Amino acid sequence: MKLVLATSNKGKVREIKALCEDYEVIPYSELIQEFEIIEDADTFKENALIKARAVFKALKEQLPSEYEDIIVLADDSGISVDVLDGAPGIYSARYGGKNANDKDNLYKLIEDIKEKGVESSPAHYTAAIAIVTKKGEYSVHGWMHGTALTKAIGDGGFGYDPMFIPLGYDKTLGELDDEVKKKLSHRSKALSLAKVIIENF
Ligand code: ITT
Repeated sequence: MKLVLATSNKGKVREIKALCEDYEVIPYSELIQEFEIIEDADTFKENALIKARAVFKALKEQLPSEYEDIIVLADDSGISVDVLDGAPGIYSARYGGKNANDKDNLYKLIEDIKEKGVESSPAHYTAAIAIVTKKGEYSVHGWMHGTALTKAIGDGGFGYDPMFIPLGYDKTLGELDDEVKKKLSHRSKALSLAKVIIENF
């Protein structure tokens, strides 16, 4: 079964491929020209659906002979920090500004937590996964709870991982082995639910 990922985030592609070894997983940019998708909804779920629908529609138009067997999967995710009332949440990708990269976002979040006068805060990651096929649309969620630090340690994972310690651990996702995140993450939890849907097609 061909699973086409509606994402241009290389960290997500790497993790989803590692979690879906039984499927042929292809980022949509390997099939058609990458295009801008405006994520203007106010929930993870709706933004994931916007991405999956946009890529499904583009594949249907540009690869009409292949789209019938394609499952499009999108991931919309982010980190929510308690001391910041849940920010950045759905704005995680652009927290450091319109053209911010992962490092800009990470250090902006560290500074904002520091400004609250604390060294750490409870936080959680959310992942909404949307699936769009010719048979319909589906969505599932997963969460990972832990602590957001005011420093970045390690270079594993991606995005905010160097400042996040998962519940039950004393090291950041930047330091921990990839296998730990693979077992615990918001993305792996959402994907295990997504697989139940996919396997029942
Ligand atoms: P696509 O929309 O193309 O999938 P994106 O990076 O814009 O890529 P999102 O809109 O879902 O994706 O934004 C997710 C943000 O949250 C982004 O800044 C990530 O770095 C961060 N994020 C999501 N999951 C993460 C994880 O597992 N570890 C670290 N950071 C994560």
